[in-house]
Amino acid sequence: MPDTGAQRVLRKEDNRFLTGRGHYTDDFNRQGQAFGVFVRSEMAHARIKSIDTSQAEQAPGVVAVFTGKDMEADGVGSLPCGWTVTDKHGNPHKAPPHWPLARDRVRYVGDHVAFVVAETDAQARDAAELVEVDYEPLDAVVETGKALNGPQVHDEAPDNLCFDWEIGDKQATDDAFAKADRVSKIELVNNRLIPNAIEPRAAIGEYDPGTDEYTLYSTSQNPHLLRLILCAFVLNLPEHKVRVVAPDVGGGFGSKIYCYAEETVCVWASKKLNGRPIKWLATRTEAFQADAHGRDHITTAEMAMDKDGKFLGMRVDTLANLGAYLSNFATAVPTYLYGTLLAGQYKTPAIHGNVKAVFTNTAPVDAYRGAGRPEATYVVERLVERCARDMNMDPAEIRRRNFVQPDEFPYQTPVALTYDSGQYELALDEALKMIDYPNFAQRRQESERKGKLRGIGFSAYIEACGIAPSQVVGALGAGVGLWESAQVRFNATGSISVFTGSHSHGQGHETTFAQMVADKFGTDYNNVDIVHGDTGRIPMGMGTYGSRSLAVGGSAILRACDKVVEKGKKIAAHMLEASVDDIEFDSGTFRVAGTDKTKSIGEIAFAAYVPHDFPQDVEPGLDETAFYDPANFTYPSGVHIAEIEIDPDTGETEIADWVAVDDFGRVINPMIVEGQVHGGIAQGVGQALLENAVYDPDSGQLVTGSYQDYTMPRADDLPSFRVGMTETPCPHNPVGAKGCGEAGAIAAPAALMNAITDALGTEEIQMPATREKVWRLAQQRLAPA
Ligand code: MCN
Repeated sequence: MPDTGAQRVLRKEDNRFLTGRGHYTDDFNRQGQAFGVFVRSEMAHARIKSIDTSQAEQAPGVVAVFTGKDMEADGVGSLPCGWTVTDKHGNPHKAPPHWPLARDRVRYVGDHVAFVVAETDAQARDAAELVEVDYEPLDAVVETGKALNGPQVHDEAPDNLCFDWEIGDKQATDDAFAKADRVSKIELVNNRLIPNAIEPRAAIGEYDPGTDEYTLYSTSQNPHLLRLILCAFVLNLPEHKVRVVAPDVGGGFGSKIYCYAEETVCVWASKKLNGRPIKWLATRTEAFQADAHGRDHITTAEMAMDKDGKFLGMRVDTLANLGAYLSNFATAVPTYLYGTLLAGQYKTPAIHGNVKAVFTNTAPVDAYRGAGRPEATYVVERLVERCARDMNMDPAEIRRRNFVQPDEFPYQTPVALTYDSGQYELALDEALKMIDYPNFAQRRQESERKGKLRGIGFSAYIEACGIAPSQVVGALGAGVGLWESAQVRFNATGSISVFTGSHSHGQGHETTFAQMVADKFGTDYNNVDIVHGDTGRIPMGMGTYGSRSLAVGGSAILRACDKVVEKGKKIAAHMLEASVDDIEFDSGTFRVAGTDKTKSIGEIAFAAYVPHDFPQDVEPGLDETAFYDPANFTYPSGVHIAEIEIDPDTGETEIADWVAVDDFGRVINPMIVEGQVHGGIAQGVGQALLENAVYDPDSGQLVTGSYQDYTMPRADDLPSFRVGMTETPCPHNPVGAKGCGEAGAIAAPAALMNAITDALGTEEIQMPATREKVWRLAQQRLAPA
């Protein structure tokens, strides 16, 4: 294993980001470029009787107006409709088509109706107003809980049911409940979230009639996968003629993984216009309406326990809202990423989970930071806290009593996954120490003296990262194996170019990957350039999601580095007149074992490209490629504890303290990792206290369609988080790392809601715990009996 050094070096990429020199999609302008604007549905559900584009076509600067009929005439396919999920009767999920431009019906406010292309963005916007759509309104359903009995969204999906899926052993779980001494039950709403990346989505589609080649600039998290989907499924293009460039991307949080209608239409329309490049930029309103949303579950969960608080069985029933159409991974989120994590960190011997996924007249719902795993953690950790309260046990103690122990790994859960490693109790002990748990009662009394309500909440989370191995993911219906590739090229003068399929859009890969390679070769990390985000430069890749980039992408890089070393040994052996078997490599130096005869990697690299004296059986160059397909997921885990104080007069919840003790295996850059944890917690706090996507139940309008109505957390909503770490190296990848990119968002909502319910003395509150809700319950709590 390399000495990755765990160094807190500054992010290389910040130089350009912080000085305004990043290159985002909107910074690219192609010669002869026109601008596209979408006409979007204002109706939640309606039949399109006709679309009159004549006025818009006559408007100043307009180049063309396209509708779904034009795309249909060209044979454009449906956008992808989810990984195959087999329901409990053995049938595949219902996958009604999702056309890039609507054909005969619109199904949510923001659905794509027409595309107006003009010389300028302003002209396209003005002309879009002139497109006349004659709608026949249809009844709509937007609420998750009403979907099964609501107006039908798709003819193909009776009762709006996409699938009825189950995991675990129902009989064993029923048996466990039959013999339980105590059963705890909780009902939970996991509120719908809107991703809100800093940079709204954007695309430029460009077709070159001379070469028959297409280029797409896009705010994508995974350009190769986007190219694959466009070529194989939607536009039916030859892959070697398509280049997707995802330059600097201002955050994604999952919402930029998908092949969306907008980028598809830009590429297609550029060809229709004989190669005119077309740029589309989302307004913030469009981002609210049409970026894939996250979460939106309603769940009932029960735990069966013996008299000592040992878990015997767990039963979970979830209704998951998938929106109007299936986005790319939508079906996988409430199943493979949610149901498989319902064991949490605990040895619950029998678990049964049932998920009914429904269509509604709302924006598609897909993976948002954590993707199914925050929902699972929320269920498990709220339920466990409930168990502790019902049993009158300390919440730390009930967890301790049920944790999987360090000597029990690999641990097979009753819900498919095999956990690889972990030290759950160690993280709990460390977190208890950091928060000074023994003195909490005293702090609570002090708060009471000030007329405040104080609460403490725990969240012991586990996560499955990496989304692997390919054979398992493929068998689950992904259609692709989720490995990663890397190319490591020593340039003749000793600098190193690394080409990776992992795209960085805020995670700092250009730094951490460079650190790893620099450590391997004993060089400065500024000497290593990380190239990503361009299918024209990187042979293949699977992109960034599921906190997989270091564990999977980083492992591919290390494999390629190892190949470079192997080849370097042959060249060194020749130059040092020794046998290859006698050459050792360490931190950039090749040495004849037991001697002082050495060659630096720089000398070897130069020799590799200037082969006047070169071993006959070795090709020139020092440039190696590797593919890495993991053996298992990685399983980061940890314990977050939130301590809060509620002001009963205002309903304000102040986060008094927050400790997080995480285990990400081997860490490359603790500063970047802490930043990832901080950002994740902030998102989790946003979900627990503030954020909620609300559709009006009558009109189906998105009521929270701007920052006036959708509240994001701000700096003054958050404390200084205190982050600690334990380290249990991942036993099956060469880096020893587990993912960290989603952990905070996974752990935080349960910790905060457990603290709030502890302070209020009631569980009758759902996220977001707004000031109004908290105020009402605080008043009830303090009201004289
Ligand atoms: N790292 C490390 N040591 C570890 C684990 C990770 O030094 N043991 C470093 C990695 O090298 C990388 C960073 O931490 O620089 C995150 O790594 P990883 O956990 O592998 O996650 P990914 O790079 O695959 O990022 C994906 C993850 C996801 S799924 C979402 S959603 C998310 C997130 O990252 N979206 C983000 N963090 C984000 N951060 C920003 N700024 N913007 C987003 O859109």
